[in-house]
Amino acid sequence: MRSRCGLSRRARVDRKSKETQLSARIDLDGRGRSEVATGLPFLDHMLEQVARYGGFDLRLRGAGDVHVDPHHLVEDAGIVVGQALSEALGDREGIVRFASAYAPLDESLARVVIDLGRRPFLSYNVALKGRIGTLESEIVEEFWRALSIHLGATIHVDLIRGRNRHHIAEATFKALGLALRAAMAAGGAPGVPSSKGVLG
Ligand SMILES: [Mn+2]
Repeated sequence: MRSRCGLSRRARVDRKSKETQLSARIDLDGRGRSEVATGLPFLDHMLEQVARYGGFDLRLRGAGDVHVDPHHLVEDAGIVVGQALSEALGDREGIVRFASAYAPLDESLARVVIDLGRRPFLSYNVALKGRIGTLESEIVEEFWRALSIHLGATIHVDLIRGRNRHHIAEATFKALGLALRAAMAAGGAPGVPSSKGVLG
């Protein structure tokens, strides 16, 4: 179920499958507050960074068959967060649309370039191998892929340098938050931000 609440930039998405149950609430005009509990603490930690630096309120609760593999939950979290952001953005009129952001975390430096023009595409250039907390780091890419599809965004993620896996992942999610904040902001030309007059 998806719903956009009036003209406010808020949305709610509830998603239930045989593998996961997730419920997301987003307020784009919030203050970066988050309450994230998916059963995967490292994923929660990453999504809290996105909300904080993205400047929007995020509530995401749920659970999944992580005893099988965290893969389903990570991917489905990308789906619901992407859908909720997309719903909250409405017709995307007046938004900046394109943005890029760099974020360092100690020795790690990541860059995210985003286009909110309803063209789903992910270019993920982050060499992450091994475990971060309880999560196999190669699964992290599935979040980004699902997000790009369900948000309707082209996203290029590049790790410029980094060694520590936790730092590398966190730098990419911080950069995502910063890029989203800039791209979702009001301040684009009036109307739908496309020379075609329609997005997609
Ligand atoms: Mn951390």
